Amino acid sequence: KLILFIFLPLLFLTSKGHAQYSPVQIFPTPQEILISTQTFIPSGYFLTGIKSVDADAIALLKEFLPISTQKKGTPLKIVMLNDKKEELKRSGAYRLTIQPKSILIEIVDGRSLFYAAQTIKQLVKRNDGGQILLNPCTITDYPDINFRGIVEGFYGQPWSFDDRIELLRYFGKLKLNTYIYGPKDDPYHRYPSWREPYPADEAKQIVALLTEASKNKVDFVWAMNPGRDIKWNAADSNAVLSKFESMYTLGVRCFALFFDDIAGEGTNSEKQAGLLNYINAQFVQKKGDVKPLLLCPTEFNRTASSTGVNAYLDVLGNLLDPSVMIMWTGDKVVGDITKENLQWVKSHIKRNPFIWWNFPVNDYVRDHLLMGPAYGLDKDVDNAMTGFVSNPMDKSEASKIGIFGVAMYSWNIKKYDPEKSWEEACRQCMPEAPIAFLTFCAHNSDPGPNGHNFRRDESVQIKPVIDVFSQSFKLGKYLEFEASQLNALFSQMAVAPTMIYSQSPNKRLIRQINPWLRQFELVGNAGKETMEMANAWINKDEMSTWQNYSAVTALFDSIQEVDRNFNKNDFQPGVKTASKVIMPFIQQVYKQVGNELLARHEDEMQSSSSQIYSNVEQLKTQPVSEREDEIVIVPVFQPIKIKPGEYVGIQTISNKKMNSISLNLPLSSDNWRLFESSVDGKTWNQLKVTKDEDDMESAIVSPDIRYVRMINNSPKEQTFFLMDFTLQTNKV
Ligand code: 14T
Repeated sequence: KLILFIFLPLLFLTSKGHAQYSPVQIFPTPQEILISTQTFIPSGYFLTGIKSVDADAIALLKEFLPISTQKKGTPLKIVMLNDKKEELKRSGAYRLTIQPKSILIEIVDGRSLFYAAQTIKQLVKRNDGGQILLNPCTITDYPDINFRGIVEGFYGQPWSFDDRIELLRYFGKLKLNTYIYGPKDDPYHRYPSWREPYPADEAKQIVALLTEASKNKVDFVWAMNPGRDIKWNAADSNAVLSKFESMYTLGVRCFALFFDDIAGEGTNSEKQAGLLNYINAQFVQKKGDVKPLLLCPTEFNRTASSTGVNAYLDVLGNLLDPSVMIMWTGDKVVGDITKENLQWVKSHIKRNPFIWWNFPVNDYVRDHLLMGPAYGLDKDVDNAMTGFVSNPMDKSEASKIGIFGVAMYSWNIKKYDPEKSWEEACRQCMPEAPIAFLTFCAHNSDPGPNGHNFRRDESVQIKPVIDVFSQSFKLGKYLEFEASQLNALFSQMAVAPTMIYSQSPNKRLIRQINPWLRQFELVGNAGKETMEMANAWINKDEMSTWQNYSAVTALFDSIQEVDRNFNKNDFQPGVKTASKVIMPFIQQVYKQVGNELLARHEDEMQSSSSQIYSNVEQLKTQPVSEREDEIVIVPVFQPIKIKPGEYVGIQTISNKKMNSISLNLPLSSDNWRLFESSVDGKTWNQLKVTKDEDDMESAIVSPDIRYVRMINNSPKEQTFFLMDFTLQTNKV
């Protein structure tokens, strides 16, 4: 087969150019990429160049490239990368040159080859016939930050073994190379059992994690947090040493010491530095194959830092061996990472900090999920961080969204775009239902009010629509265009969970966020009903308004029930979703319509509050119906007995003007009864009743009276039919 390939006059695209179109997208964004829009179909490859290379990387390449053991076909050559640039000496740096007749991979280490393979995996496309297609390209790539990944450092249920295995694989794809193990609630990491080695079964799992980490070119860093009860004596120095020794035996080669969240003796920086230097000399240096130590200081953010001569951080900066890396969360425990802050801490610790970013951790707001974009990271920072790790949520799969952003940022800071990365993360994490998942994440990002004062944007796209709509709705206007957008969103929210349940094979994720998915559907439905209610209200369709109002009420009840019954924990129990923009909007419209409905009915109740006025036992509960221009006692189709002094009539508090009464009371004779009217129900005036030719009686009343009655003025019980007793009013 002859593949004709015209190489030179093709359109080339470079990441440095203005045109950002690229025939393939690679995540994280490579530093330099020159790629042709033309593709070619590669034939078989054979490996050449360096003999013993990383086996995991080769296995990965073989997953998507035809590589044979015979020297036949096209060469795939692996050589050492020789470049003077400091960046191209970093672990994981590589240069990849793909041409129709060869592939050249230049590497620094095994990680480089593995990363080059991850890049090629994303470059490979297939045509309709299933054949592999490649675009000729040259990619020169390296990480901006040396150590990138996560620190499992939150309070609460630590990740499970399976959670960790899955995340280590995710790391490999994203070119993340650091997994720091330090869950606060592992007793062997912290108080009370940091001195003791792991029990056999847990040790076995750590060994398995080490294997998976190594397959994905991830450094598994085991951290210990001994500060709560450490004694600054030889016995405890040796306790640290021998615990590290036991971890080394399991295969751990990277170690950290944490001194956060402690009080008392353990916080002494001179002693901490002494211990770290001791471990460095007695363990790291002696072993030879152990990586530099990592320290999380007690004062790990600027707000918590003491000042003055020999302040905590300055002591560390002065005493700690320069090889020891120091962690730092920024100006606050949870917050942005800024250039200024990095410079500040460097001036004290005398080295670049290793950033511990407390995002998307939610151990301080456990009723919320933090699944929005990872932003607040300064892009104007060159070579200012040794490492960048994120502290995730206890929900490993849900944390993948935030971790994706961290991977994009820490590999290529200048090219980092929080929103685009976030969208891509949603697509990659749930390719089967990307829109549904994006919708879910867009409204699950803000942690709500919290002690760290850390807030996130939420519902960003719909927020301006909501602002416009609710402003005019407050004035009694229903904006159709905005309403249609809101309706579309609420429908999308209501179906998103079903889409996710039915389409996504990621059961682990669904299990982790299940209560929030349920809640999300309820909120979507509450939104839909609220919009219908608002519409009915504006159209003066009171019946529908009431119906929608009670539907929203019922949905609020369900939302409260989910909030009460799921995610039970001692700190922030409950399930909050769409809590920053959408829920407040729904609640506000609900309240407004509710209040106005009630107010209108109070009015009506006033104008309709006419009732029977009678001391006849049989009539006391007889209803009265009020129409536009009359108030009528509902007829009684039985003879009514009325004792001497008893009466029957109408009492009203209507503000209408009265006109006359008309009566049809068969069986009555004129001589036993009187007709009376009154303004206050105390003083009564007799009415002059006249009869027409059909025996219908009537009387004119004065406009301000509020009572009319017929009273038995005789000494005997009488009987009559109450066929018609009407008080005419004037139309308003
Ligand atoms: F060491 C640190 F850099 C750090 O952030 N430590 C903890 C961390 O384990 C936790 O996940 C994070 C978020 O809640 O905050 C740190 O712990 C704190 C911080 C506080 F301000 C615990 C209590 C606090 F009052």
